[in-house]
Parts: sequence; C-alpha cells; structure tokens
Amino acid sequence: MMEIQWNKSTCPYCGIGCSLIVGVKNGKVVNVHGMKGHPVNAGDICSLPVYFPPLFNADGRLTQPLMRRNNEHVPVGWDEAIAHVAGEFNRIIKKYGPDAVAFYGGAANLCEEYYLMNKLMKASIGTNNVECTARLCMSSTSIGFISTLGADAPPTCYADIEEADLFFIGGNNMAVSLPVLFRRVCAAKMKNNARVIVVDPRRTETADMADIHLQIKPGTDVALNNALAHILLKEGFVNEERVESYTTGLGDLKEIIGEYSPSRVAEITGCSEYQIIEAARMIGRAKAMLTFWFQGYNQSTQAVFKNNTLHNLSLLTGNFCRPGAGPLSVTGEANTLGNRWVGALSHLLPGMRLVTNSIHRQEVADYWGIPVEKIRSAPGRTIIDIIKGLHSGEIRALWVLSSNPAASLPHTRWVKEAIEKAELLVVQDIFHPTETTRLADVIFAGTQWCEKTGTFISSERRIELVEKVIEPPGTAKSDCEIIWLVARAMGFTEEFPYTSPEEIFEEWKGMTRGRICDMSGVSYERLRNQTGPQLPCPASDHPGTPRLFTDMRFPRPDGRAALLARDYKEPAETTTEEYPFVLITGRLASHFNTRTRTGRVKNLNDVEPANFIEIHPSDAVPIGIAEGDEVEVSSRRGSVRGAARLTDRMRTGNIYMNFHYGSAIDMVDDRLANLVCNPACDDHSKQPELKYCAVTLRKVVHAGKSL
Ligand SMILES: Nc1nc2c(c(=O)[nH]1)N[C@H]1C(S)=C(S)[C@@H](COP(=O)(O)OP(=O)(O)OC[C@H]3O[C@@H](n4cnc5c(=O)[nH]c(N)nc54)[C@H](O)[C@@H]3O)O[C@H]1N2
Ligand SMILES: Nc1nc2c(c(=O)[nH]1)N[C@H]1C(S)=C(S)[C@@H](COP(=O)(O)OP(=O)(O)OC[C@H]3O[C@@H](n4cnc5c(=O)[nH]c(N)nc54)[C@H](O)[C@@H]3O)O[C@H]1N2
Ligand code: SF4
Ligand SMILES: [Mo]
Repeated sequence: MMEIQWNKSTCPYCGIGCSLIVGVKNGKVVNVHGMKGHPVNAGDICSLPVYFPPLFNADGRLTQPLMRRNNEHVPVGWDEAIAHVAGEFNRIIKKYGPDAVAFYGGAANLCEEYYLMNKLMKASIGTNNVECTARLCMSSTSIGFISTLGADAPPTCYADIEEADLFFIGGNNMAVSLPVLFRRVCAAKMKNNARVIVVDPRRTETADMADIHLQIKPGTDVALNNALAHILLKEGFVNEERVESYTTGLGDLKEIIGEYSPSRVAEITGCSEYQIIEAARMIGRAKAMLTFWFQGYNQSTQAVFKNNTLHNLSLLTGNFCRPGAGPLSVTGEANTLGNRWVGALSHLLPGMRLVTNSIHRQEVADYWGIPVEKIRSAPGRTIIDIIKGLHSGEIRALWVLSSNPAASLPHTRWVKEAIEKAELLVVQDIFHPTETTRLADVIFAGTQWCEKTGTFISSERRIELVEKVIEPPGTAKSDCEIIWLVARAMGFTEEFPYTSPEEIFEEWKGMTRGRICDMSGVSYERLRNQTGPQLPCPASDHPGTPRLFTDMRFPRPDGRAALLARDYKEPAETTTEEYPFVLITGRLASHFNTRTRTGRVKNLNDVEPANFIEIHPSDAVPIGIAEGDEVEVSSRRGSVRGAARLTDRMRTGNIYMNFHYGSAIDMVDDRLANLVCNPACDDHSKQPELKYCAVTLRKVVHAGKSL
C-alpha cells in the first residue's frame, strides 16, 4: 500500500486564494483540505475544492482533441488538430487581416498561459483582440482603481480584516461567494466588536449579520454613496485640509454631492432617510473602515462610478492605506488579478501597461524584440464587441480557453448565433459537452488544477505556485503546451521556444521589474519552499508588500488620489408596464459559475438539484404564483424558466435567479438566466449590466399551457 503524498497548492475556484493541501495516492487525488497555519485561510476551506477529487475522472472529461466532421465531434490526433487550427488562423489572417481573429479566456487561468496568449496575439499576430472573463467580473474595479488611484493596484490585504472596526460591504454576498473570508470577517466582528454595513437589494445571508442593512433599489449605489459623502461633509466628519493634502477634486465633489440630500436619496434608493444618516455617522465615527464591493457594483452600467464614489468615502474619512482601512478588492476567479497584470484584456499589455501608452508599447516591443509598430496602439475589441464582430463578419475566428461564453455572457441566443457564424471556433476546455464546446469546430483537451504547473496571483497580491501532482487523462496536454504548439505551427518557432512553464514565468517576470506587480524576487524555487509573497517583491530577500500607498502618495501625475464627482443615472433598461419587474442574477454556495465542474459532482448537485426563481410573496400572489410553481421570466431578449420560491428576503418588484444552470449537463435549454440578461455595458469599463434587466413573470401551466 502506497502512502498518501501531501502537496501544497492553492484553490482554483474563487479569488481569495485559500492555501490547500492535496493528498495523492496511487497517482490519484484522494483528499483536499485547508492548509493549517497559512496566513490566508489558516486551515479553513469551503465545500467547492473539498469535492474536487471526483472531477478528475468525471463523465465528459476530455482526454483527446475532437474535431467537427459532418456535424459530429470525432476524436483526432494532436498533430492534425494543431495543424488545422494553425492553418485556419493563418488563412483567415492573410485574407482578412490580424483583427479578424480573437482570443477569449477565463480568469482562473495561470499567469503563464495568458502571458503566452498575449505574446502570440499582441506581438506575433499583431491584434489586441485578447479578452478574458475579467471583463465580466473585475474590469470595473480595475478602471475604478486606475481613475481613483492611478493604477490597477488593490492596496489592502486580508490582515486588515482583524484591524478594522467597520466593514462596508456593497453588492457582495460574501457569505455565499467568499465563505472563508466571510468567516474571517464574522470572527473579527465578534472579537473586535466591529460594525457592519451591508448594501444589497436582497436580505442576503451576508446582510443577516449587518448592523445596518441598506436594502437599496438595484442600481442606485452612486446616489447612496453621494448622500453618505454629503452627510459626512455636512456633519463635520471630514478634515478637509488633510484630505486635500492627498487628494484632488474636493471642490468639484462638494458641488455635486450638494444635490444628494438624504431626503432625495431616500426616494431614489428606497432606503429610509434615518438609515442613510445612521450609516454615514457610523462611517464618520469609524477608526478603521474596510470596504468590500463586488458584482452588485461591477455588473452595472454605472459600475466604475459606483467604485469611484465608494473610494470617495474612504478618502474623505482618511480610511486609506493604513492597517484596517481602505478598499479590499476580492476577485471572483482564482487569477483575475494575475490575468489583469499579465495583460489579458484588450486595452492592456503585460506588467500593468496600456496599449494606448507609447512608452509602454516601446518597453514591451523592446522586451519582445519586435518593431514597436507591430503592437497596435488602439485597444482591441472587448468581448461584447467580439460578439458584435462575429455577427458583422469582421471577426472570423475565435479561440476560447477555459471559459464558457455561450452560458456566461448575457443574451445567450444572440451570443450563440454570433459564434455559429465564425469560420473557426476553437475551444480549449477540460469537459465536453459545455454550452460552448458544443459549438466548436475544434476542441482541445486541456488540463486542470493539479494536472499542470504555473502561478496564481490572489486578491491580496499574493503569488503562489500550483503544481502538477498527477498525470492528466489520455493525451490531454497542458494549456501552455497547446498554445506554444499552435504558435509554432503558425510559424512563430523562434518566439515560442519554451519547454516548461518555469521558462515562461522567468520571461514574464522580467516585464514586471520596477512596476507595482514587481516579482523580480520570486522564483518557482522560492514559492515551493515558502509562503508566496505579496507583490511587489523586488528582490529574493524581500518579504513582500502587504499594503500599498502607505505614504499616501499615489501613481497619479501630482501624487494625489482623485476624489471623483459622479452623478447617478438610471440603469440601461427601466421597468415598463410590459416588463414591470427587475431581475437580479447571482450565485449559490454549491455551484461555481457555469457549473461545468460543480454540476458534475453529486454532493454539490444534491444541495440545489434545479434552478429556481425568488419572488416576494406580494408580487407572486396577485399574479397567481405559489411556492414551487413553474414560472417563466421574460425580457425583451428571451425567456427562462424555474420553480418559484416565495421569500420576503426580496424587495417587492425585484426577482432573483442564479446564473449557474445551463443546458449542457441537464439537457434542458430554458433554465439559463443569461437568456434574458442585458448586454448593455458601463461606458468606462465595458462591463455588462448582468445584475439588472426589466422582465415580466407568468406561471406556466404544465402541458405547455400558460395562465
Ligand atoms: N459558491 C460560489 N462562489 C463564487 C462563485 C460562484 O459561482 N459560486 N463565483 C466567483 C466569482 S467569478 C465571483 S465574480 C464572485 C461574485 O461574488 P458576489 O458579487 O458576492 O456574488 P453575486 O451573487 O454575483 O452578487 C452579489 C450581490 O449583489 C447584489 N446586487 C445586485 N444588484 C445590486 C445593486 O445594484 N447594488 C448593490 N449594492 N447590490 C446589488 C445581489 O443581490 C447579490 O447579493 O463570487 C466568486 N465565488
Ligand atoms: N447573468 C450573469 N452572468 C454572469 C455573472 C452573473 O453574476 N450573472 N457573472 C459573471 C462572472 S463574474 C464571471 S467570472 C463569468 C464566468 O464565466 P466563465 O468563465 O465562462 O465560467 P466558468 O464556468 O468558470 O467557465 C470556465 C470554463 O473553463 C473550464 N476549465 C476550468 N479549468 C480549466 C483549465 O484549467 N483549463 C481549461 N482549458 N479549461 C478549464 C471549465 O470546464 C469551464 O468550461 O460569468 C459571468 N456571467
Ligand atoms: S473560499 Fe474560495 S478560495 Fe477558499 S476554498 Fe472556497 S472557493 Fe476556494
Ligand atoms: Mo467573476
């Protein structure tokens, strides 16, 4: 009998980056548990990675490449699949130009994978059409930080949780989405008698522990934040002279927030004036306020303004960049910060650089040894614009890696129709079918967590190595290898000479020198032997940097952060007589995103076997909907169905669905929330408004008839 071998790793699901121990026996992962003593999670873990072991040989696991022939996916050899993809990419680029191809990936990928993809697309091919799900998740946080602080640099760390005496949690159901961090917040609340303000249109599990729950009308956070700033200034909680020493824009801000009186904002938000004033006073009196915000902020057409007006509150009250105080930006997927820093969005270049900045382009071109003209100076298409480009014929080929856009993008019918128009759709996944692999011309069999090696950067800027501890099934290849093989087959042999992820890491590391994401002091060896440091970590004997901007100097031209005067505007779609309800979408504890993995685990499926729709009883009863009834939700774009759940946790007028249930596993086509969601985007971050669309409801009577 072989002994279990225990290996250090990091969770591949959410962006907290819990440190895990993976037990391997006879070449199989048999156990996953939290790593005791680690600064992130101290041994704690949630159910998602605990149930990872069944996924290594779950039904539908891809073990070899597949290609579509006569409308069926048939197994092929790697040489054939790679030669086909490289040949088609080259043909399409030659005929229509480099901007006719695009890449779209998930945000749980390793830094090394995105580094290669960026190099292939932005340097070798010469298009900036490189996107990832950070666009649906964190692009508003990223642009919010760039506009307020001057850089996409989350300044705080988890250790601030134990130092704070007030938590402001806006649009983040952390009890469900970030359970390990939530438990840390609850423990700190108990121990330090800290206060909690939760802003959410639903009375969530997170709101249950709040001292003040502002059950806001969806989409109205900018008005609320402006009212809080208004009261803070009016009631003398702001030391204006001191604030002006580290910020710009106080004058403009004061002018605009003058219009956000508590009484007016009570009307806009649906919260009581008294509650808004109490919340402002709680902020004013706090010694150290830590703010959390998430998709209730980011997935909105006012997302960047929501971010900016939240940061205004921290800046006005001096709650910035000292222990326990400041914005704590947690990411959704495991490597959403790493992917931003490696440049996996269409406006970015590696190392926190921008395609629009000529110095940045020159630095990158010099590093890659290419003429600077090769790198386009205009941002590429965002994912929503890639979909539009597929419809118009301007985009002809799309390569998807580790994402399931046919389920996770809004208005899925429109998305599927676009993808079907592509001359070539390549999907690199670990499972088939998914909603997206079903549409693919070529499916590459990639490898998942524990089957490949590379780095993740977690929400608190901590870099960790995740290593291969078991062999992948069949002939599945590491995602890096697939990329470099296609690149070489396209003719870029000199640019892609790699044989291991470590070589890629060492090359990428050089592009971070002197930047906030500096990892010059990091090596695979160091990560194997020590807890990963928080970046920047410029030297091998440097311990890492828990907090940024502690001297209150910011990477903006005058060194001061920006207080930003932002007006509230309504969401893109408003309710009408025909569409009288607002649909909010979000998450469940037992499933992750489009459920391609958690939907294949019995223990997780058993928690919530099917989709459901939460409705306030006062909305449901008058239209004849009772608990458990089959309900159809329709927007201007389509319809989705689920079982009614009546709950007074909703505001009247709002209904809620999760977006986990697609069609690939359950083989039903009408359960996916994104059939109805709105692709309208924030002007600044281009992040879609997944949290708000106008819908109508009806009870479905079985045998296809409806009331
Ligand atoms: N179990 C589990 N954990 C996950 C995931 C998962 O799928 N399952 N996914 C991961 C990913 S990728 C991400 S991005 C995170 C997301 O984590 P969260 O953002 O916490 O999760 P959501 O449920 O999408 O949305 C959060 C809350 O926003 C509220 N909301 C909606 N509209 C508004 C509004 O206008 N204003 C305010 N203030 N609130 C609003 C919703 O009611 C909801 O409770 O979770 C990560 N963790
Ligand atoms: N309506 C609505 N829509 C939403 C949201 C919402 O709140 N509401 N949230 C949005 C957010 S925040 C996000 S982050 C997105 C997520 O959207 P997606 O990224 O599309 O969702 P996932 O289900 O995480 O898809 C990951 C895919 O990668 C595969 N995979 C996993 N690991 C690997 C690997 O190592 N290698 C390879 N090759 N493949 C792998 C999985 O099988 C799966 O098909 O959804 C967005 N969509
Ligand atoms: S809380 Fe997030 S990082 Fe931690 S174990 Fe759960 S999914 Fe993984
Ligand atoms: Mo996300």
